[in-house]
Amino acid sequence: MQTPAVAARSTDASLAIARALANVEKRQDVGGSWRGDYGGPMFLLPMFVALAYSSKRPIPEPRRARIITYLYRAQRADGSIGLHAEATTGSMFTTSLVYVALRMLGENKDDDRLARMRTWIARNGSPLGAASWGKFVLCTLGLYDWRGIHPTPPESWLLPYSAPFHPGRLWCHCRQVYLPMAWLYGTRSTMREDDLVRQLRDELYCGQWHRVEWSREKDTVSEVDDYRPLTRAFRSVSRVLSRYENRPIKRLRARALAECLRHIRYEDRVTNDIDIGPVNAVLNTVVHSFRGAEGADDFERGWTKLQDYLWDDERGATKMQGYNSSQLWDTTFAVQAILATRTRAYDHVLQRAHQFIRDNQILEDVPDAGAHYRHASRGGWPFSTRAHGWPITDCTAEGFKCAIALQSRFKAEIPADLLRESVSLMLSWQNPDGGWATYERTRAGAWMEALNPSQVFGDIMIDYSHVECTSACVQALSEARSRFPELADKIERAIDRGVAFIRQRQRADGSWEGAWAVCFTYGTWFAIHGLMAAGVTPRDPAIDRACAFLASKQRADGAWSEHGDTCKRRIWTEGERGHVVQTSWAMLALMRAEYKDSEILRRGASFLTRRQEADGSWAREPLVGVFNRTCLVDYDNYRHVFPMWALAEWERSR
Ligand code: LAN
Repeated sequence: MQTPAVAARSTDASLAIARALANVEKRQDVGGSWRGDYGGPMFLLPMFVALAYSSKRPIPEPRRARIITYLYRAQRADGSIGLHAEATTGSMFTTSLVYVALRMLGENKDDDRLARMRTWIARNGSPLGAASWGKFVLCTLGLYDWRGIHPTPPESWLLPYSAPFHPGRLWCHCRQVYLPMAWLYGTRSTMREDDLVRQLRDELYCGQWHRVEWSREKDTVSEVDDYRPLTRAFRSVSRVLSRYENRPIKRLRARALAECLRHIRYEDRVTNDIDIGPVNAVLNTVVHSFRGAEGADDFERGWTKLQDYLWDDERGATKMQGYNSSQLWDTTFAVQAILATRTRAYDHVLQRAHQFIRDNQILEDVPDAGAHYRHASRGGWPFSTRAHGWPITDCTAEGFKCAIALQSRFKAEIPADLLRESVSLMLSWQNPDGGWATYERTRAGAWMEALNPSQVFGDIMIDYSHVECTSACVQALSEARSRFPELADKIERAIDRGVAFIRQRQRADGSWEGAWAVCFTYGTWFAIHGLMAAGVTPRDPAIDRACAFLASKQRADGAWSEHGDTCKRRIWTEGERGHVVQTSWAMLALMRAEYKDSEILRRGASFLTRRQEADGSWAREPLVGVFNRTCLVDYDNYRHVFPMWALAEWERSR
């Protein structure tokens, strides 16, 4: 029999779940999805502003004012801007770009906040020390010289695919960023000099602009921007390419530029001008603006679609998001959280979500996929919407899991052959190492990382297998096993290899490192779910060690909390306050593993209920998404969904 005290706590949880459900319902949009703030990175918005300025598209009020609000709000106490909104150090890359953006938006150089930014820039060097993407954007504005950056030759696009270094082998995000960069570099596109540019040269370089010996500045980088220092191999390649750049072969260059442009226009076309991410969305549009009359239509469409990346937040500011949205992804977690509550009172919410998931499955492969280095797409799910068009391994897996769970609840709406297509697609994505990467199979060796030119991002060169993507696919395939007997053998083998990959990635301390959120709680949650879905038992030593790891990280207040710097440092770094989302991941992982110490779980649940607001929501917390080790990004819906999910599982498990 329950003691009265325990019963009271159970009521607390029920109440919290009921409130959370009402809150989640309120946040669903008419289309059936959840759409949340996806801001965080600080280099995106100034790139957008630079494009607006160089292409002479003034940003209308009140947007201009809201962007200014956002950029100033991100300023750190020392005057700088970080790589992302919550960075613990300033970045020359973003501080230089944000400074330029604010001036281009009409801000006065004598403004105290701009003066402080200038002081920080001068104290930490100058834009000569900005990471390479910063220098690149400055080049297009006439605020840095093309001779001072490492060559990005468009000719690489003419290589045969069999060449060990071919752009088609790069991680698609990296490939799609260096594609417009190659065109801009090959043409040395630079905006016509004007008064503001002349003033900015003075302000940024403290009057030294005309003294700079550009070709000597290629390797210059401020310490704050040097997360992944350029390697010797990179410098050697760059030296050879620089020699070629002294006298490029004209006809070859022309052909290479045409080839780049063809790929740029293809990417615009197959993504409905959304483009795979915010960086190539801006850079492709920059390319079209420099093409003049010939690129006018492409520019117009790109410029229009770019507005979708802007997000007006509830605090009067406008930011640029890390993707056109996180709708599909957020919706799959909302669905799983609602299902965990076991209520039928929210079926109308689930039904709308089901329709959204159905309507955003990708139905077609892109035309002539192979010639454009694209994998198959049919049957996949994207991170945002079908219009975006790039399917992703784990988005497909989570979309598939929801489709299966909801098909049985409502009348089957996604035809079986389309579900089978998504299973085949997942199977086709598996890597030889047994894992799954993000959008494609891994296409080159990890040695490519030695040629990472970005300095501020880690692990961008190839599409690596990840524990999260692997776990999601293993979970989905475990659901598919009994439903598609004709694929059962293949599925079985794929699951086994996936399990082996996950096991092999477990760290000595029992944890798994996450790549796409902060960090060990996230990775361990995914890993445990993947293993358990595949049939690993709770008594398996791997599960045991994982649980012991998580249990050891619980705080006195019942919460878990990892600082964002964990990803950069790659060791557990305790956060300042208990974190609701990380607490939920840890609890979900422990419960999935049938962890026996109920007191740990009770304390976690009690933390979650204590932290809930009266309207059923949870307040904003430190950013929890991350990419490429260094840059945090907001998954704002997580705080409404995961605590509800964890509480629902907790109530059920008792
Ligand atoms: C994303 C967003 C979605 C995310 C998940 C599906 C959540 C993840 O499980 C796999 C990786 C993926 C697809 C992912 C990869 C990196 C992205 C695309 C981003 C974090 C959104 C923005 C980021 C992109 C690289 C930003 C542009 C910067 C570059 C270094 C090119």
